[in-house]
Amino acid sequence: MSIVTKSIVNADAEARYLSPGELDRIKSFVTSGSARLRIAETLTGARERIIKQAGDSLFQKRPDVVSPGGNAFGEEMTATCLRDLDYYLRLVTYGVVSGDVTPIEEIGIVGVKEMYKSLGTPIDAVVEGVRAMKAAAASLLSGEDAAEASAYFDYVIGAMS
Ligand SMILES: CCC1=C(C)/C(=C/C2=NC(=C\c3[nH]c(/C=C4\NC(=O)[C@H](C)[C@H]4CC)c(C)c3CCC(=O)O)/C(CCC(=O)O)=C2C)NC1=O
Repeated sequence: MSIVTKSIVNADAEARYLSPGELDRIKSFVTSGSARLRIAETLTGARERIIKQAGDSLFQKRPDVVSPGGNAFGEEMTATCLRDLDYYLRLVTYGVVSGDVTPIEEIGIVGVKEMYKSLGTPIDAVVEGVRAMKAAAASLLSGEDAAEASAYFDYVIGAMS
């Protein structure tokens, strides 16, 4: 839910007008809108490159995950691993567009530790992959846009750590 929808739901629950604080937060959401859309467009357009770079970097740092016995060993498992990185990049774009981590949390964070544990996937290596996506994304964005995007990657990293 965007800040606009959320504020309206909260205000209407109390049958009141939006408060000055709510209007202020909506204003900054609207003002930052074109920057957030620009970031989402860049990340969406470069998704293959970002995933490829992040995968290369992850498998270089953590060769164990793609070695025999590793969770991402073999063509099919490696592809599934890269697909998971792609999932998280997609969720980051949802966060950037909505200016809110809630979609990331609801779709990709709730229950994630238990899920990876049951799959035998080392979550610290997933975190390493998300870090590598953050770096690859930042290299494609201006300083300010990179900082905005980084906040959402950092949310994922923090929630998995
Ligand atoms: C959009 C929300 C969403 C997420 C996040 C998601 C994750 C997800 N990753 C899975 C598997 C997997 N995930 C990985 C990922 C990795 N293994 C490693 O060693 C690396 C560190 C890492 C890549 C960075 C692998 C290898 C599997 C397959 C494991 C197996 O089948 O044994 C599975 C099990 C089912 C399947 O194979 O598709 C799920 C549900 N699914 C979703 O719908």
